[in-house]
Amino acid sequence: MKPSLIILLILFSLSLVAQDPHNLWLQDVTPKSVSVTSPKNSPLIEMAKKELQTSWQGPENAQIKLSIVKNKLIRDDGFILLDNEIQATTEAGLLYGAFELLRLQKMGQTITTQIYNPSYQHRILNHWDNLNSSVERGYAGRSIFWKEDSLEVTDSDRQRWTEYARANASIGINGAAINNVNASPQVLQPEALQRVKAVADILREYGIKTYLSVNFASPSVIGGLDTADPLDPAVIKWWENKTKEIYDLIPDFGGFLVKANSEGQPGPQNFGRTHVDGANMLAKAVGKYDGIVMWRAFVYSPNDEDRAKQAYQEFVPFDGEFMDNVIIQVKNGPIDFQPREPFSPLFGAMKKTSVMPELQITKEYLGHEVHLVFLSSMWEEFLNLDTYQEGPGSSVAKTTDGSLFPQQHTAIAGVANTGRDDNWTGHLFNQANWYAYGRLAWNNQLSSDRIAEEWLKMTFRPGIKNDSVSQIEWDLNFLSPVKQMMLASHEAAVNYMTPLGLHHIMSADRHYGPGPWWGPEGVRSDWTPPYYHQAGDDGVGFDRTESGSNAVSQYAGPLSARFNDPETCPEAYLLWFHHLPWDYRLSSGRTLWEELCLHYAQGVNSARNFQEVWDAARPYVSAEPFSAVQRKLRAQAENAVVWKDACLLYFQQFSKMPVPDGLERPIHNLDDLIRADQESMMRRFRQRQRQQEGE
Ligand code: BDP
Repeated sequence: MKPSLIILLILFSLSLVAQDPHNLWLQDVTPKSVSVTSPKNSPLIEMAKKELQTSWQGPENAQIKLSIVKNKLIRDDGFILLDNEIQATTEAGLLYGAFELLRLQKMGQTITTQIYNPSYQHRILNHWDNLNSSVERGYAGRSIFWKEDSLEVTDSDRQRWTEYARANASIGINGAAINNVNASPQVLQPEALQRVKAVADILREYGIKTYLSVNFASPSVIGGLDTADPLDPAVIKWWENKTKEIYDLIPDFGGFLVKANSEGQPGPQNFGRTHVDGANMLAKAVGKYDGIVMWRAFVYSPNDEDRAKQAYQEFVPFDGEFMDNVIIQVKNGPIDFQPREPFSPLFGAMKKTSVMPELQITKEYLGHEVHLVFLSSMWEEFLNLDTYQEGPGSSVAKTTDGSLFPQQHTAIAGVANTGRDDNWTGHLFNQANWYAYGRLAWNNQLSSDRIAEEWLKMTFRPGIKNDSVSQIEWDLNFLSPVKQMMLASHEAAVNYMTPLGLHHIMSADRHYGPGPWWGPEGVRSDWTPPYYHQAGDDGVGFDRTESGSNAVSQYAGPLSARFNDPETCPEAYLLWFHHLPWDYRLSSGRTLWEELCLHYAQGVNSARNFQEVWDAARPYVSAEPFSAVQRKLRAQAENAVVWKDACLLYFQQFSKMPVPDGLERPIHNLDDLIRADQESMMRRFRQRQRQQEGE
């Protein structure tokens, strides 16, 4: 063979994959032929047919029937897959059935007759997108919904919204709130609403409803009223009119999402009214059109009370007073999307109110667009935690999906991680978190193992152009190790950031690197790490036991007792609930200090191991995404070491104990790390100032 031919062959077998990260988990495949029939035609049914025809991987020349049936066992959006038929009670159900069938084909699974019902009626993304196109806590570029300088709708907007909607429908997401919860009242101005209508018209093609976050002070800020008091007749009228204006434009508008009396946002309490007054007033306005109000429970004030207790204290007394179309939206943990938190005690405690979980897909506290962290494991853990509110077996999932309480509405929200980056989410593996959120919203009992496997097969396998890579080789050399890496990644991040129940020790407001020291004068203490870790010569951790803040009392009996005692408290939450001496002995026989050191070291080791796993995956991934991920894994490993060194050196000032033998020594100095952190803070501050001056 000529040398040039050999080189050509080598090149051919190395450029195995034509994977386009922009296409997410919906990579192009060569379809086999299929004929699809349906009793009637409608936009949603046409969409289902189109998907089946462009991606069919089942038997050649198959014939598939789409049927709308009457069947009490199938819920709205649900479906049954039969040999050659998809049955559903709604048109959307047929579309979800089509996507599921295609997914099973891509997974190489045989289809067995089965009913598929969603766990939640409303499976919603919350976009923290501002009208000037910046994205709060967004790490993937500017907003996909809003533009820098205009409200005009272009073809490229429409194309992006179509791609977005299709991706969502393929995983069962059926709602999107398209502006930040820190809401600008301007979103309710007629010109902005025209753009919202344009978005809604496209999302509807894929069965997705559009929602808006609203600012509670809108009637006074843009309505010309001198108050936004929810009991004031003029205010009530204003919201009724505004709601009608919206529904005239968007007949299937989903409803409002509200952040009220939280972190400086206006709310009913500004007028001496309650959350019930505020939520019910809006619920009446949208109720006429079957809309819902998602009222967030993320409320806390800088008072003497433990922040972790405040949402429960504010909301539980109102249980049973909210209207049926109000859903209280509760973050998974009692503080704020930390790498690990116990579940919020509101789950299961509000028995006469619809309560929905809010998860954060964008990794505000988990390494932004840099770290590879598969959040499915964290959400799976959360959904399966037992609240004991109705006896053993009262998992968070069951307290929210209608299994335990007769909720009028069931829903779940995820704070989106999408932006205008070509790969949508900044880090290729952040796509897996969007995917996982949708899949868990559809079925809150799916395992992360299953979800990771689906995502990997759909994202990477179709790109394999070279038949010489057998399925077995691919499974063994790519799927299995990369899946294991994903499944280990959350625990790894917890280990190198906040092991053993530590929380909120990220630096400043950026929430990326470590900052256990951070707490400049004049900043609210409940926004500074020392408030949360309480480190001193006597030990570390937040005392939330009966003799401390007594946050444990907000949990059901058996749990409360378990959390209250350091001997029975799960070690993963130890320093969340307890302030313990540095030489406190854990079940391993090691002291608290030694155990902390070990966890940080394990976290760093895992991050380094991910680099090796990924390097071995090179033959199975196209060049660009491969090296993009490789670069990010380097940065993650480096940042993990910074986390370890910063936290251990900082805490060591109090523990006064050595890093145990056999563990790697710090390679940084604490004062250098603090200085670097301050300098980068100043740089960001000046950058923001320049941006604001330019605006
Ligand atoms: C915090 C974020 C902040 C959000 C807030 C919220 O730091 O940007 O506005 O949550 O959820 O996690 O309202």
